Amino acid sequence: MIQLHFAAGACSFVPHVGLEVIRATTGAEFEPKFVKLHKGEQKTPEYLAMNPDGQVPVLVVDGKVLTQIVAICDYLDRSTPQAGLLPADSWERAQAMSRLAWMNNTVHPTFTHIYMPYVFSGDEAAFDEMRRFNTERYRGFLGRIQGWLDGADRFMLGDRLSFLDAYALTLLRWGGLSGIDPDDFPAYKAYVDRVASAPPVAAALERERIPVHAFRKQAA
Ligand SMILES: N[C@@H](CCC(=O)N[C@@H](CS)C(=O)NCC(=O)O)C(=O)O
Repeated sequence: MIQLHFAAGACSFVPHVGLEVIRATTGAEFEPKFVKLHKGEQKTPEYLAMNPDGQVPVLVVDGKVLTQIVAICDYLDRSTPQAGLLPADSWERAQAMSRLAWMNNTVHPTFTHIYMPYVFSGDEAAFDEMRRFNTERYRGFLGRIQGWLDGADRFMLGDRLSFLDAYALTLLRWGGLSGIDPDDFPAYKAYVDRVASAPPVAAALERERIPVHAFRKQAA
């Protein structure tokens, strides 16, 4: 049995969508384990024993723990290749992994500097500048993702939903939370709306009870 520890609107959305695609493809069920980050449920001794970073996602496969999105995506794709969550061709798969890794190790931590600056500095006076600087950096990254969509079909890699689509949706959503209007990225926004209407994505959004877009203007 597979369990996914996830939180609403967090990066765990990526494997969450993956598990919904696998369920739609093979009928394999998974057990969703909801972690309330705002209540600090990821910092309890029991949770830290599973993931010392105190973060979601955590995948548990027959009692064995796997952390880190890139590794979880690799595992889910290799264990159920027929779900098509990553390309089968070696080169195309490596290119997709390259994008996935960049989203995870560059774009995602930039958002963390905006949303949780206290993770990176003990100097509260620095937080506003960290937020301002990293919001502009993040905006540039969203532009780069929009560039990938030039000539894209229904989804980023063509007709099949992949992990990249779930991450791209999450990153545009987080932009909205940072005060970046998704309307500044019309092609990206239209693509995210297409992704959101795919049944496995809609199911994950519904379980997490989150809207696709979360734009809120920041106080000047
Ligand atoms: N590199 C990690 C990043 C995980 C991560 O940043 N998780 C965030 C949510 S998006 C989290 O659990 N934050 C809660 C916290 O740090 O307290 C991965 O790929 O799994």
